[in-house]
Amino acid sequence: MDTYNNLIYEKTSDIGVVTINRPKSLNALNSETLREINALFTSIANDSSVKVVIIRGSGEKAFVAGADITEMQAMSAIEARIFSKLGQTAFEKIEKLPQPVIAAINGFALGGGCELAMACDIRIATEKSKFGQPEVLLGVTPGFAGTQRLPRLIGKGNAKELLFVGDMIDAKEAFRIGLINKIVPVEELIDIAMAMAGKIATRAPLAVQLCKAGVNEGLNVDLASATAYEAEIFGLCFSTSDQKEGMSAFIEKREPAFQCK
Ligand code: CO8
Repeated sequence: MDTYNNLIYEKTSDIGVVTINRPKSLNALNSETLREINALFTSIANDSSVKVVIIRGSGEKAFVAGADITEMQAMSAIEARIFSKLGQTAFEKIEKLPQPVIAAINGFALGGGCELAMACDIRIATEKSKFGQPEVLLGVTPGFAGTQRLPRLIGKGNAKELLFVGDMIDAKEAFRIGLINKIVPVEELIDIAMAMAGKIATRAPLAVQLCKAGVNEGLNVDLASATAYEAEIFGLCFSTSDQKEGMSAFIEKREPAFQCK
């Protein structure tokens, strides 16, 4: 298995758990970490034994407290643009990963950390988590697609408020505006994320992946094109043995045994 300086990757049966591991800087994302995310998610995409991925931060304080300000401070405009593209590419790998990705958030999810969470499919957060896009306090805009994913997730008005004011919000407010799916107690975060991942992993994997593609692709096009795409992926399901197994199991009143085929 590949080794990473800033990530820990563990596989528990069919669930992959990725830990962003720079706790001394609250898991801030430097270029090396972004390159490692890109490489790791490229390899997970090709590992059909992984059905669901969980991303979390190491330590007690943060999911990810943003892009690494120490590294960004002295960047030229060209270097900043390259850094922005690097983060956007890494996060796009997560968003477009065939398998679903759950962000398990405890503590700060700020700037690039909030952007990382938004690139995931589902966000579960502890009650002590804090979210925000504080870039305007540093004289910059978000650069890892925050200006784009935030309004798509929580609407234009809520997104603009978070982006313009730059304040942190707590988990309750994040839940209210739809930034996160669930609030859970700190000590139960990983168990709840693993339980959700485990349940998804028992579903027909290709159907789950096509659901992800359907939502993601559909939101980028008009409704007629999106529904046409849905008909295509629905039809595609009928070329899989898992569709035959799922429907036979229902009719035979037994649990399905999906094979990701
Ligand atoms: N980058 C680098 N180091 C960081 C970061 C960060 N984003 N966040 C925290 N750290 C470091 C601190 O410097 C500190 O290091 P040290 O111990 O060496 O002094 C260590 O982590 C612990 O942090 P604090 O002592 O500050 O811990 P507190 O509990 O007092 O505060 C906070 C926690 C509130 C999270 C505070 O650390 C903070 O405000 N951090 C910065 C949050 C922020 O502004 N994030 C957004 C960054 S900008 C961004 O993400 C833009 C993304 C797109 C960029 C595209 C660019 C081209």
